[in-house]
Amino acid sequence: MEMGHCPVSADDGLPHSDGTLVLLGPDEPDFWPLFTNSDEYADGGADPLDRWSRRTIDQLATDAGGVAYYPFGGAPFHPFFTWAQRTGRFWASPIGFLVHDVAGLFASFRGGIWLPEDRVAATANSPCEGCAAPCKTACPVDAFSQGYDVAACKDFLQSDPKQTCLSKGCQARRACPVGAERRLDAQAAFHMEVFI
Ligand code: B12
Ligand code: SF4
Ligand code: SF4
Repeated sequence: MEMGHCPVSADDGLPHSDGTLVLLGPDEPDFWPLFTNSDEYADGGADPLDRWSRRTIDQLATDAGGVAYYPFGGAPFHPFFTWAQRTGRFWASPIGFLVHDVAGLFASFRGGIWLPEDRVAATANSPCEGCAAPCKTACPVDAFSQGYDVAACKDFLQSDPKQTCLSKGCQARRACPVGAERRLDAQAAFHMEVFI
């Protein structure tokens, strides 16, 4: 689904000087059964979700007369975090991760499509304004006390295969009231398995 759109900027590292970037993310919970019924999920090959995303979003871009870009595929990465904030529908949360007006901290992207036309970005207010920020204290190893301590997070994840960070997703992301219950446990577990 469209998560937001923003104008292209000269320092985006793209071969376009104008036009609009439309950022696409999973429409949850419908997304997960759609993906798990795909050829990419069934074929046992590497990176099934990235391959599914390329096939699906390349087609959408071709149909729309645009160009597809992806958040994965190795460095140098396209600056999706920066683009997301420019849409006016994502903000840097108190734990550093992006928070979205609909998906909350489970904000994520499968790709983006550049379109030649100009569109005006949204101007919503961050859901963090006035929130008690349960995301800040939900991590059992306090991985967000200074930036994001990836090593502390991974050490914890690898210490116990039965914990809920692995079976349901990051507890800090799950603490956000925005978009709660949209992401299925099976989808969250798939991403955490890839992450560790
Ligand atoms: C490298 C990377 C990581 C690294 C390093 C993260 C870090 N410490 O910054 C690692 C491997 C640790 C990582 C982990 C995860 N990541 Co990551 N990651 C990326 C990736 C591929 C590249 C980032 C980058 O270098 N961009 C290039 C720079 C030049 O451009 P930029 O992104 O606009 O730069 C801005 C950000 O870096 C930001 N920034 C600065 N400090 C920090 C700190 C944090 C914590 C974050 C999120 C951002 C951030 O400031 C810069 C200027 O605005 C992006 C995808 C992408 N293409 O952007 C995903 C991305 C940021 N990750 C994402 C996700 C989902 C995750 C995971 C949750 C994976 C998962 N399990 O699903 C985990 C976290 C585990 C957990 N606790 O749940 C999402 C965003 C999620 C969100 N709500 O913010 C992205 C956008 C990928 C996607 N397909 O949607 N990730
Ligand atoms: S829990 Fe509250 S402060 Fe944290 S990201 Fe969600 S809305 Fe923002
Ligand atoms: S996955 Fe678990 S350990 Fe890692 S940051 Fe999230 S809550 Fe903390």
